[in-house]
Amino acid sequence: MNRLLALSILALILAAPASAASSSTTLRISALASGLRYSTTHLKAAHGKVTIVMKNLSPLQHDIAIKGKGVSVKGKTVGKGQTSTVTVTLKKGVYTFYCSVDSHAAAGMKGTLTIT
Ligand SMILES: [Cu+2]
Repeated sequence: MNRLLALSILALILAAPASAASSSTTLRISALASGLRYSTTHLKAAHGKVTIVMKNLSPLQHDIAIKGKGVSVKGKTVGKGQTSTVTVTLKKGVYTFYCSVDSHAAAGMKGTLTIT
């Protein structure tokens, strides 16, 4: 075996535990059937890959979005019974999750996402 190839394989083996340690969290919330509210205003996850799955129980259209610390991502806008999902890699810090439809966030459809 060629020495460079052997070193490359060794490097991959050594790097593997670091990537396996990086966390992946899925948080589930819903848009309440009435009022412009999600089921919670506080979410928490470990840094790494974070997914929020939002089920819309309301007759109005809603979505789920995350912003803060230079991040701004948005799931699709969905109707009753459907889910909007957003996935993003986040560093430690405090972010905002919110509904980007019309003025829903200003009306209360938002919360704090704390990444530790
Ligand atoms: Cu909304």
